[in-house]
Amino acid sequence: MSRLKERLATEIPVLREEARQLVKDHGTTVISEVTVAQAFGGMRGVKGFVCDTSVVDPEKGVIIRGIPVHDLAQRLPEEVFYLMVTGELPDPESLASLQNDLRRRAHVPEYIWDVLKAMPRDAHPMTMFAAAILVMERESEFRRRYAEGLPKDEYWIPTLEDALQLLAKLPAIAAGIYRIRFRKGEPLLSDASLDWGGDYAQMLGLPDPTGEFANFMRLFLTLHCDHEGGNVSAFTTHTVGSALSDPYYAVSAGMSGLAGPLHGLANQEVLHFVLSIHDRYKGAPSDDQLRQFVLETLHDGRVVPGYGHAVLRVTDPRFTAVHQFGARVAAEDDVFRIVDRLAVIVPAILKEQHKVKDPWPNVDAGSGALLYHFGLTEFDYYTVLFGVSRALGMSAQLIINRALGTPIMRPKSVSTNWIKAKVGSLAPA
Ligand code: HAX
Repeated sequence: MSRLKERLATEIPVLREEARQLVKDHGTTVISEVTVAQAFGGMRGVKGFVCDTSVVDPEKGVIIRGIPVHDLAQRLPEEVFYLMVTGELPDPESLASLQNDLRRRAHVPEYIWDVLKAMPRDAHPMTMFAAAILVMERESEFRRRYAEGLPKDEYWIPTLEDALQLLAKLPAIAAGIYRIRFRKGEPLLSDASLDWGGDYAQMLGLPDPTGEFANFMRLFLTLHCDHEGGNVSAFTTHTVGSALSDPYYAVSAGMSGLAGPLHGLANQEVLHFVLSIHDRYKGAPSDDQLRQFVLETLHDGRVVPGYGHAVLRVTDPRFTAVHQFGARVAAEDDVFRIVDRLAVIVPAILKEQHKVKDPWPNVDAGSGALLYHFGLTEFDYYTVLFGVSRALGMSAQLIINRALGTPIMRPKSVSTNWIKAKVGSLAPA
């Protein structure tokens, strides 16, 4: 038995008892109310379910199992996966055990390549990514064991198995999608001597003489791995998984949500913005020119991409980590210099707009510029990188939910007429 599985086998009975006791002692305590504005407004701020892998604090950003993500910036993504699932960072032996487990499972079945190569030449990389995960569903241990009559107490075991299979193969699949879709050549083989993020970087096949691209990939994969439970991709994964659809179904569905322009596509939007500045001024402009460009953007009724957040009210610590990395490896790069100056100029302008609740840079303000710096210039691919990282959080949440026996999701919707009757503007039917 792997160390991660051993650890979970000890931990899960404690978690179950804790949840059972909380519901028994405080089951009727009210933790949230819902207003009409929230019912029409995407349920913003409604506290209605539990997610323990991470929380997003308005002042501190994402906190993973009690540790602010900035303090995890030097950690490998697989270490953070272990942290999300168990609540503790792995010791060296547990990390080695997890890495060996992932390597053992890294081989991608041949039919995945057949499917990906048969897809239309203009298929979006996220369509290819979600499709590859879904096609692999035939491998599901959860579905097989469930059909055999798996007891509820053991649901987490094949869920863990499916999650590890999936996570082990995602770097090769995602890198293969890059190579197939952008005609870079055949998918490259996994290198068993590398860590999860380093191997992904290697399989993309971009030149990396200094090793800094691999370092950036590790950082990117760690920083984007989880953002509590209510964002579109996490919530979708949670909901689909709650029907006991296996992790292949649930993660593929989550990826379809991540593909939306309001969710996972923002770093690509930022890069468009930064490159349009670069193109107009033929390089890095002066601060006055930047100010002018930002004011024009606002005047045209557009948002400044990479700034603002629905929850955060400070500079996103994930931006700080990316920015520090960029200042070290790309300080002379004009595209990065624009990002660097924007981080000073934009908040001052947005503050004057008063209505903007958070004028500070978010995680997406810098990451696209660094990917571009390293030669990953195909914008359409950026959300796949995000997806590989987010699969860590989605999988961790699924494992915990199956361990706790989280029931099928079924919030109550109401009709507009019901609301009108409730507020007194319509007599009940
Ligand atoms: N530029 C200009 N105006 C902005 C703005 C920005 N960067 N951020 C917010 N505003 C405006 C809003 O459009 C809104 O205007 P209206 O009242 O006229 O509609 C007003 O300020 C109040 O918005 P808010 O309450 O501060 O922000 P929201 O919670 O509604 O939205 C967003 C948060 C992130 C969507 C928003 O700040 C935005 O559009 N930012 C730019 C796009 C972006 O960077 N998205 C990535 C976010 C990070 C992420 O989650 N990635 O996955």
